[in-house]
This record gives sequence, C-alpha cells and structure tokens, in this order.
Amino acid sequence: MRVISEKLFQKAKKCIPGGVNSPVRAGQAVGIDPPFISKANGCVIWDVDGNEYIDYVCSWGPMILGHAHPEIVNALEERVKLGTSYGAPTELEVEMADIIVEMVPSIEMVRMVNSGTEATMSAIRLARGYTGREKIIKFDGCYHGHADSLLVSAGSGLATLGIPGSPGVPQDLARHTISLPFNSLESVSQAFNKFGPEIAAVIVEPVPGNMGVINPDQAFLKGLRELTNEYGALLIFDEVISGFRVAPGGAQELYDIMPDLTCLGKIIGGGLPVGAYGGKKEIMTRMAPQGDVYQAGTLSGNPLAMAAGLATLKILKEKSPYDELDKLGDMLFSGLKRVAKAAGVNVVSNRVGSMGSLFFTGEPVTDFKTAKASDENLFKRYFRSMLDQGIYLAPSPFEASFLSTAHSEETVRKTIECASIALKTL
Ligand code: HOZ
Repeated sequence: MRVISEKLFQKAKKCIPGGVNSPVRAGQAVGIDPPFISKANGCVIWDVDGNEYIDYVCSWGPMILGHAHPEIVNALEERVKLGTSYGAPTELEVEMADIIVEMVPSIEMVRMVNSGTEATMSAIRLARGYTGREKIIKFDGCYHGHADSLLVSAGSGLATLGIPGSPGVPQDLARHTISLPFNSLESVSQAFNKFGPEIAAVIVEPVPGNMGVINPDQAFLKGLRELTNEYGALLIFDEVISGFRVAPGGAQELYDIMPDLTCLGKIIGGGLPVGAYGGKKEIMTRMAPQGDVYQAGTLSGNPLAMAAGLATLKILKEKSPYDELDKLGDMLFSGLKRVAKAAGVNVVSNRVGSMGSLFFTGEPVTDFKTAKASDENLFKRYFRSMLDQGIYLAPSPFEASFLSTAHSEETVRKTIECASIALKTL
C-alpha cells in the first residue's frame, strides 16, 4: 500500500511537470505512481508509507558505499558547520582534483562542475574549441545528459518514454551530431571516412548504462582510440556511471584504453550534486581563465559536495572493494538467470562488475537495437512484482541495477528468491 505516496504524487503533479524533477523516476513506463522516499540506510530505503525496499537504484549509481554511510555523514556534518558555499577556492577542491588525478589513469587536470550533463556539455565544447571542428559522434542508446548536442538517439529517459529526440534542440545543432550503433566499429570507420576532418570528438559511455547495461567489445573501444588518433579527433569517455564503479580508475583502467577527456559525476559527489571533466593537460589548459574556452559555475566545487565526494573516494581508494562488489554482482546476475531459466522465461543478463541489467529476450544484447528487443511488457510485470515484494529496481527497462558495499550475500539471496516468484508469475 502506498497511500501517502499516491496522495503526494497527485499534489506534485499540480506544481511539478509530471510530478517529478527527472522524467525517468515518474514510473510511467511501468504503470505505477512512484513511491516517495522518506529515508535510506545501507542498502535499504523506506517510502513515506513505511514500506521498506532493498535498493538497486542506488540514486542511479552514486551510492556505491550504501546510503548514509557513517564516514560520509560525519564529513558532511563537520563541513556544514563551516558554511555551505563561498564561490571562492577551497583546499577541498585541490584535494578532490588530486585524488581524481591519482586514481583515473588518463586525467592530468580536472575541472569540477555540478552534474554529469554539465560535464559532458563542457567536454564537448572543449573538444570543439580545441580541434576547431564541429561534428561529434555518439552512439545510439548512450545517454550523456540533456545538453542540446547530445540529445540525439539517446537512452535513459528518452528510451524509457519512447522519445527519439526533443523539441527545443535546434536542427542546426543536432545536424552536427552523428549517432551510430554501439559496438560497431565499421560504422565509425565509415563516418570518419566521410566526415573525418570535421569530427571534433567521439563521445562514448565505455560501459553503456542507459540502454540497460551493455558489455563493450574491447576491440570496439580500442578501435575508437585508433580512429580518433588517426583523424585528429578527441576521444571522450563518459564515465559518469562507470567511473569509480567498474574499477578504481573506471572503464579506462579496466580495459586499458586512455581517452583524451573523461567525464565524471555520481560517485565523486557521494550523493551530492556534482560532475567533473578532465584529461590531458595540453587540452585542459585551453579552459578559461588559463585558455580561451569558457565554462563557469557559482556552485562548482561546492564544499559540501567535495566533502561527501572526497570521503567516498578515500574509502574506495583505501579499501578497494571492487572484488567483493564483482562477486556480489556475479551472484545476483547469475542467480537471476538461473531462476529465469527455471521459470521458463528467456532472459539475457549483462553485467560489468557491480552494474548490470536483465533483458527479457533470448538474443544477445549488444546495442540499442537489441536492447529494444527486450519485452517491455514482461519487464513491467516483473518490476511491479519485485516492488510489491520490497525490491526497488529502476522503473525502466533501459536503466542499470547497481550494487553497493552495503548489499550482502543475504540481501542478494533474498532478491533472487523474490525474482523467482516474480518470474514464475509472468
Ligand atoms: N540514466 C539517468 C542517469 N544517468 C537516470 C537519472 C535521471 O535521468 O534522472
């Protein structure tokens, strides 16, 4: 029963478009009114009606250490007493830049912003400024936030709601964006053959997490590096989701491929609004005030976000919980596959470390086209049964599930049992 949530949603719809501050959380794709959350701790969240859920959304990725981690709470409590924003440099920002440079292999310099969208938008501007070119290549189903140039054939909320693009994006700008099938190096090679000298950058989620999770073909990622080098374009890894998630140094460390620029967000804010973009010094020094490419932000490097983010990164650096997260990920997704098979339901489970997705299809899911072949109706029924049993999944077949260090074998076992019940009733 979610009586209070339902009432709040009715009220919200009168004063917030669609009742939500980000479309994908509205529950439209799964036909529910969303639970309104009142609190969270570890891997558990509670809604305003007092229902308890094991959380696999993890705020869409950031909560890798679970909710209300004591060290992060403590860092925030200590920091908030000292003021919440100064719009002036702080030592925390230097510490943050330092740890990012230390942990992410290709980053030599980094600029903090307030969201992943700002990070990708700024990286694209920098790539255009640096190369003096205008076209960019992205991939169908990859989502890089909602900036104009990037809202073409995008995943996440657009895929969830079946929207191909958005009114308000000038045609003149969208025509500079070339969107190609993920994992198809042949298409990228053809695009470079045709437009090579005009292409400023290729931007890619090295581990796509916005059309569900797709395992990248390593030869594809390597090929992107080679083609961009050959044509003098920049390679941008959008590691907003995969950064500090799939390995301490993100997908670039896992697959040993060095992009020119990297976009970060989510985990580096420890649950507070944050983003960052960084890369080679030679490129980053083109940013104002050192260089001529402009980007700015009153709240950039905000002390609270830096405190929460730093506390998170320090724990990840010290404890390196990646093997343990990978083990839990394997347990969850192989368990889901096992119970689906027992229930006679065709599924494909894609996973990289502690992020993964279950697709309701019998065919391999390697790109947006194959992800869209997943049976949305089955997902909807599965989602609703899981929610009723206290398992909180993203309300979209095109989003990832995330594990945290607060999840345990016991919570995963319970989740698999619930999935078994859900799948048997599909
Ligand atoms: N896939 C989105 C973030 N990468 C979900 C969050 C949102 O749009 O609200």
